[in-house]
Amino acid sequence: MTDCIFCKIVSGDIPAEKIFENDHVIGFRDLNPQAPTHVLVIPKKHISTINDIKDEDKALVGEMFLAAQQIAADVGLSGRGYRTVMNCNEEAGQTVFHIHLHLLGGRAMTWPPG
Ligand code: DGP
Repeated sequence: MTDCIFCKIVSGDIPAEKIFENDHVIGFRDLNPQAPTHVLVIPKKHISTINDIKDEDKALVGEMFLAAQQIAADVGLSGRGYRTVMNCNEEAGQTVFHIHLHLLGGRAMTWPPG
């Protein structure tokens, strides 16, 4: 998608502080962090929202969580704990329409979320 910010991060046209990459997903630090660690894990393939995930994307979505697990281990959050969040559409607060898993940690989280 030529007009998608996260596709431009995948292609390298927009810089990002990348901390994880494999053939299918990347992880990079959020521009507007909401916790000491705030990383976004995205598929290289453009998928706009959770509603657009297809049966053929099952393994890809699993890879997003495995990447989050690896990043959490790398930054020392596995034992302390961390939160993963994926917002879908406007009422959930989705602002970038290329699916992304927020990985948040490094502080105590509250529940329910706002
Ligand atoms: P969401 O509200 O769930 O769609 O989250 C989008 C997140 O993406 C938000 O926390 C800010 C982040 N973000 C938006 N544009 C950029 C960017 O160009 N670079 C980086 N690193 N993060 C971005």
